Amino acid sequence: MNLSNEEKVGMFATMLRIRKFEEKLEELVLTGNISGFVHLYIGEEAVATGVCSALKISDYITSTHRGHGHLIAKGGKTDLMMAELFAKKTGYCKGKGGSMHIADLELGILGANGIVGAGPPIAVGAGLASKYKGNDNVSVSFFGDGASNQGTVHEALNLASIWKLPVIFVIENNCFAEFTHQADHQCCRLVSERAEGYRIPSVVVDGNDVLAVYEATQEAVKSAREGKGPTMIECNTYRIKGHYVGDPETYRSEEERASWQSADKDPILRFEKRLLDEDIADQNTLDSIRQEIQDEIEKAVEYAKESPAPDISELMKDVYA
Ligand SMILES: Cc1ncc(C[n+]2csc(CCOP(=O)(O)OP(=O)(O)O)c2C)c(N)n1
Repeated sequence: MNLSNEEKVGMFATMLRIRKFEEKLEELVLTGNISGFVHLYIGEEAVATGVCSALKISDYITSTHRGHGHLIAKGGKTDLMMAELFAKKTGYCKGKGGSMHIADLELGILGANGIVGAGPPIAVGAGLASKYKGNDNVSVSFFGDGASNQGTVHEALNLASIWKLPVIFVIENNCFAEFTHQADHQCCRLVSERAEGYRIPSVVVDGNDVLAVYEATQEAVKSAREGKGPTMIECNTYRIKGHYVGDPETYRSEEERASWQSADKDPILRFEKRLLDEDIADQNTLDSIRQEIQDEIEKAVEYAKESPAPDISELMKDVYA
């Protein structure tokens, strides 16, 4: 692996930034400061971080309804995201998009998306554009086990394969689609078994191991940039929080959830231990990163709270392109 110690510590910081952003967000929703549906990514941080650490700024990603982690890992600004969640004028979509529509084209973020299974065709379109223009950008589409049952995903897989497009399909197998366990909503055990039907090479990784995700992505990116076409990466992970903030979670046991928060499973605790054990960083350094990120998130909330709401005269502006 070609990562420096500094880059590994940077990956730790990114996972922590996602976690702290979302912990604060959960609090803001539960206290009535933010309204609307919010889907948290807590527990899955190693997937977005490992993948995006292997990408360039000009590479594209498509996200999902559970998108904050993808956006932060690709470089999205926490203050602009928070302002968007508060429906403020200074937010990424001028306060009119909310959690599930945040995009930043300058960072290659083609958007979060409330339509399950809508990201893969967009990534395929971006992949086709890169191939047509002759640049070496790759497109990554993050999607869940549930989304993998959608027809749109199968059409996207077929086209990416037949046209050998530079697309990487990243499955976040977090064990659930809404309130249904993976074993109860699809006939395959691994989502990636489906890649074979489209002659797309696939790999299954521990999605809570950020370096394993990074390594698999690096291989897939290399192959895509060399014109060898798409790869599917299935990341096995677990959604620690409910499907949305407020989910009564009657479909799983407290013991099951707690087991994924243990020091040997939680992606951040695991990586922190590894950084310390391998002398990549000391506890003081990691603690000060934790404090810096906490401060950054507090500032993002202040920025959002102090920002103005969009003017009523702008109601119909920027909502259709
Ligand atoms: C086309 C469409 N169908 C149904 C829904 C309702 N819905 C929202 S999230 C979700 C489950 C998605 O599961 P998965 O793809 O595994 O992602 P996860 O929520 O586990 O991250 C469903 C069915 C939707 N938003 N869009």
